[in-house]
Amino acid sequence: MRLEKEQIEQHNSKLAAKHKRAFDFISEDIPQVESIINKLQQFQIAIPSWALGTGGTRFGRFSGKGEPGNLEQKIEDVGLLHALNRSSGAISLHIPWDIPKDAEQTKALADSFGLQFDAVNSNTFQDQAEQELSYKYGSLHHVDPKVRKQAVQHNIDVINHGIALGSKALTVWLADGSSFPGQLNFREAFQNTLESLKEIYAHLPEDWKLFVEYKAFEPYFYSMTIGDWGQSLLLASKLGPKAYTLVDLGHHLPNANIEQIVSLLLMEGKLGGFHFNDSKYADDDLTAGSIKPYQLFLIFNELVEGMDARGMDHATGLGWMIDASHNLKDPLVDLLQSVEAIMIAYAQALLVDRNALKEAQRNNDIVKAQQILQDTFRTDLRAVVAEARLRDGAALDPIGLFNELAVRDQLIKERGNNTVATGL
Ligand code: AOS
Ligand code: ZN
Ligand code: ZN
Ligand code: ZN
Repeated sequence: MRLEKEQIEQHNSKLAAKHKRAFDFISEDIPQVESIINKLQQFQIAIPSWALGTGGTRFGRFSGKGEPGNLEQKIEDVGLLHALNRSSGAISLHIPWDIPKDAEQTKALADSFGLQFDAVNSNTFQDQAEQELSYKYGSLHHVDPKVRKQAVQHNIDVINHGIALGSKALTVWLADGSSFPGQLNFREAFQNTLESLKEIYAHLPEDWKLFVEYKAFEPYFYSMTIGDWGQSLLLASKLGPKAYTLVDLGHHLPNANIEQIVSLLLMEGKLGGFHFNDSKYADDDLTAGSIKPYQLFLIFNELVEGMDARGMDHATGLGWMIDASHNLKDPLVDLLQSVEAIMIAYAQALLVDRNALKEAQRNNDIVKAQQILQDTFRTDLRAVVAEARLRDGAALDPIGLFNELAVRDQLIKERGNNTVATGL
């Protein structure tokens, strides 16, 4: 299914007057509104191929319908999202779940929807049917060099798939860790991981990045071999300039100050990118901004400040991805909500009066500093984000249009009650 330009225009014309009122009202107070809109238009957030189907928990899975059953349909889904919001212009693939049969054809299909291929993701957290050795006790950190070798080779294969599609980064997330004290020699596990990553790193093309993702817990509950940003940064620093830390918002211990982590990684030139999601307790993978929208804003506040300080381009300087899993909502609707929340947080961060904040900080004026951030956070910029969409030919109300056009019913008609379990 593809959305027609006319369908979007029709939808927008119905909402035009109301939108204009809201936009005129807010933009009167924002002299730099044009520059904010411009940045919003350039900002793209990659959609992970594994977030398009209904996920589950270890207790069960309640299937959705009309879900994408193959890579082509996943690309089609992201194409739909991108047509609705013009902010989801990339897809992040997962190997081996998404191996393209013909890279050129896959590229052409993505291109027809205006989509690029973002970071490719390797998978050494599951055993595949044709696989020789098991990852039950880990992969890149494994005590057995033969298992490590197999896992390294898989990552090299993933890089090669990515090259064929025009990706520019490999994301490595490892389910390597231990569940009981004594199970692992931490030092050896870390060194094995480093050695394995070095081999993978050696296969990266010149213009590629390696994202080292960390996670404090799960699937192991005593230790994770890349458990926090310190361990990831240590690896990335030892590996070299193409290696970076990837921050998944759901991978911290409760109450961690993620915005401070982000600020320091950026300062060191070692922040590679994001997996956006939200969580209440753990790696809940909930819709971005649904639980802690203020935290999301504070993270973007650090990002804008830090990227500007380093002269980085906001849109291309870092890898922006969603990593979420959907048990209850329609995955496509949920992704639209996540993208919207990210765009709002970004827009608000662009609105922060940097000079006034600096001044307040210099004067130890805590009240002023807090007010600057909170006033900005409480400013409703939804109409500004909508205006950016409108100018890009996207829908003023993406979820509204998704419902009006009964997109999911269409997909069910085309694909049947097809449900494929993906999502972590
Ligand atoms: C796992 O918890 C991580 O968030 C991974 O980034 C991701 O969900 C996984 O690689 C998807 O396969
Ligand atoms: Zn992640
Ligand atoms: Zn995760
Ligand atoms: Zn996940």
